[in-house]
Amino acid sequence: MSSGKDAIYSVPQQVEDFRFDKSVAEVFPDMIQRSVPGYNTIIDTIGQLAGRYQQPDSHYYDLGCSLGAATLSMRRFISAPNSKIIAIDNSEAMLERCRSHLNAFTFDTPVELKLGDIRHSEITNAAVVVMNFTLQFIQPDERDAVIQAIYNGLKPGGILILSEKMRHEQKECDELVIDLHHEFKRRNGYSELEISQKRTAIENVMKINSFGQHQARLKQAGFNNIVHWFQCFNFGSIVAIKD
Ligand code: GEK
Repeated sequence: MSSGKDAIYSVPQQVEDFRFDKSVAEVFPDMIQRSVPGYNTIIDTIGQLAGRYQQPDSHYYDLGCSLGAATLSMRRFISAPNSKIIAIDNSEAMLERCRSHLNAFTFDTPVELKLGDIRHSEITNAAVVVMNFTLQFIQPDERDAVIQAIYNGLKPGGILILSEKMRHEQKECDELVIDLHHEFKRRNGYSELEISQKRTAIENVMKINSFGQHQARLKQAGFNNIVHWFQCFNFGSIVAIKD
């Protein structure tokens, strides 16, 4: 679709499980802007946090980088010597577009783009690790190992920025935040059909946790300092700091 507008679920269809393929990569900026409340604030704050927690001779990871929005934001704020950003995604279509986005700007900090699965990616020497709406696509029973590998790969004083769609633990409150999110999508031009077909497509591939579950997992991995710094409806972001 040349306009870049997300119309993937605008016509009735036999809905298949959601995949990050070429048609999604083509409209991704529009899709994420119209679907995730606070996305711009989160992206901008990721850059600020990377600037604040940068350390010399370190790696900065963007896990599930899509088109590289978090990478670009970090790159604006990192000035420490011998820094490298490593951006990983397992969708070839996403990575291809990410490469051309990154090439459109020039900065000192090098970026290594990797086609790979974050479940098997080595995290080393990290000052900052970003998982911006990516852990939710990993099977729930594999999430502990991913978070543990991140904790182990962070340097002392390093941070994980974890943004996720979150379930509220109380049923009535969960219904409220889901409803407010649907209203947000409607106000951004999505029809009832688009909202409901997208919901069906995502159902099997995205199993969401509550903030309490994320907090417990982070603590179990070793993080003692956990800040729930952003929440809008059912979308939240956490900073976990390694001692
Ligand atoms: C942003 N962070 O704009 N290994 C690698 N990549 C994966 C895996 C995996 N196992 N599973 C999913 N992905 C971005 C937005 S989108 C979020 C992230 C969303 C990738 C997948 O290909 C996609 O590009 C990304 O994670 C999730 O700040 O669309 O809701």
